Amino acid sequence: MADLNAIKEAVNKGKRKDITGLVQTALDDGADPQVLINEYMIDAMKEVGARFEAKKIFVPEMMMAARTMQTGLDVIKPLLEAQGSQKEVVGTVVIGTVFGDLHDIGKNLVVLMLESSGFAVHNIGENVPPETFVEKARELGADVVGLSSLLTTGDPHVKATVAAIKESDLAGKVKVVCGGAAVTPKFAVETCGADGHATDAVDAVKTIQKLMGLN
Ligand code: B12
Repeated sequence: MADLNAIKEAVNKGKRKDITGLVQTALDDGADPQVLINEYMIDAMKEVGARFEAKKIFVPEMMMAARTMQTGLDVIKPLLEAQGSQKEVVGTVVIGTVFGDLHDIGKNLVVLMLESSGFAVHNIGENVPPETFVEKARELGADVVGLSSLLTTGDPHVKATVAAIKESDLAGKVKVVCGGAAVTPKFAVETCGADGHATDAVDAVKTIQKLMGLN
């Protein structure tokens, strides 16, 4: 039987070489991909963040943990993608990480979960300026724009991006949803004027479905 705690430990310690085999064994043994992601891999990243904050580890260790998580997710990805390919497209989402911020793991997980729930998702990357969110949303006919922000220094960029969308011709047509460790529901909705906020990838799907009147 697979040792799920070994997956958490591998992400935590950045043991990239071990992760593929550990995740594959767990999946072969019938582990639920969502449980692997939410209860083991994300938990490990939270611990990594806490150790970084406490100055017990530094950027290189945080980077190794991130790469290990990404490698583990690559094993799980085809399973989640297969779920999405069987569904009808229910809406279009444009998603990116705000200007100045290069964090992409959480955003990419949200992309995966939305795709596996039948959304057409356009991932416009990281370090995205406000005007690019607007241009891409217009060009791709988005129903929803998702903003990811992990750094508190990104707060002004979240605000500016929501404002750019709300002051454009997309106002009233496109909903804006924010997420990421730096953004609270109060900041997103009350301060910035976004339509919604979600705490994780599962909540992101629910929130977007609700905003689009799908559930
Ligand atoms: C991995 C990591 C890195 C990696 C990123 C690799 C990558 N490719 O993404 C590297 C090493 C590059 C990095 C760099 C930095 N980091 Co960093 N990083 C982290 C860490 C440990 C984990 C982030 C992560 O991937 N979590 C796992 C994912 C799954 O969770 P998540 O991102 O929160 O996403 C979930 C939800 O938030 C939500 N969500 C996310 N996006 C969206 C979008 C939408 C639309 C919705 C609805 C939901 C949603 O759903 C996701 C899935 O469940 C965090 C700690 C933390 N607690 O967040 C620090 C952290 C974010 N980093 C931090 C810092 C300070 C930095 C640096 C400035 C460090 C430095 N001195 O250089 C740089 C900044 C670089 C830059 N310009 O962006 C701080 C930020 C502090 C702050 N208050 O601003 C944190 C909080 C660490 C800490 N506790 O101090 N980092």
